[in-house]
Amino acid sequence: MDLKSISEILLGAKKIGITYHVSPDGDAVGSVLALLQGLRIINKDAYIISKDKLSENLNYLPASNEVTGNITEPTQDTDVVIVLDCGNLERVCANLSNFNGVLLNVDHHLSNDFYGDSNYVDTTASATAEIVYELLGLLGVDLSIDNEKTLNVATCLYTSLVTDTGCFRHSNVTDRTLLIASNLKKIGVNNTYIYQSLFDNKEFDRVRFIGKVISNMKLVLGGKVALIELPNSFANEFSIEIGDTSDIISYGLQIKGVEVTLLIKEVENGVKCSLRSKNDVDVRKIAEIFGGGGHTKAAGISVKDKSINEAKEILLKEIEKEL
Ligand SMILES: [Mn+2]
Repeated sequence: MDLKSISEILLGAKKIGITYHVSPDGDAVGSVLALLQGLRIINKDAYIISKDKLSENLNYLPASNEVTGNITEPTQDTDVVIVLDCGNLERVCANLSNFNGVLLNVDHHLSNDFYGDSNYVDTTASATAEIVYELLGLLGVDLSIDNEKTLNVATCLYTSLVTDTGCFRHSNVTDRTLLIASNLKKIGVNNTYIYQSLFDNKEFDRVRFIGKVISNMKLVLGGKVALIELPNSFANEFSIEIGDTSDIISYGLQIKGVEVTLLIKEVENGVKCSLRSKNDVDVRKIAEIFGGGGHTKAAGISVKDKSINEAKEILLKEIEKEL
């Protein structure tokens, strides 16, 4: 399905629920809040569905206060639900089991399995926000007018671009990414404020925790793989919640000669693993073997009922094959 048809379904909808993937990251949240506020500019009835609350560093986003964690399924009279930035139905941050309306799936993950009634997946988009930007244009939201409402949308979209491209350094950046960023800057986004809110905003204990984690990092498989283990005991020591780990995993790839970073975090009934690749290793392929997914250079897996040590052993075996 093309994006124009998606926009027509939205324009014809009476009440639109918007959601994303569980543990929503900057792209998911930015995309959802941009679409929400864009739809309101053209007077559509829309709201956010989210089982999760937002991580604290995203609270600066306009309309982020509408993510309460209390609206967990479509409300009455919702005829369309649109899921952004989510590759499969199991990862949708909403309970859709009683929903009989139209489900739209708009995403950029290679591992997307087309679970919607209508699907639009563009894997060349660095962030889902690139697609949302285009979609807003098709919906008739004019982002060239600069006022407070369009600036709010722009701040959300820009946040998505920054977070999914590692501040415009990853290989997923295209001329379109930078063109959109340029257009958002024209509206007046404050790129320094966005960067500082996202990254220069950590609690001291978080930074000390990261110090401990990095001291315990190991190089394995001939120095090509950085292994980061995050047992709960580390977090307890600094009285913090581990939460989002994208700030931690990035340290692995900073090491000379490292091609892949594997981060294993202890969670309730198992572990969560994140993979990052510097160059040619397709970590999505590795993640998919264990029921995970993502992108070529960034992927994730949830492993139930395994310890850090068990997960480490089976994952490193698969990584070794790809090196
Ligand atoms: Mn994304």
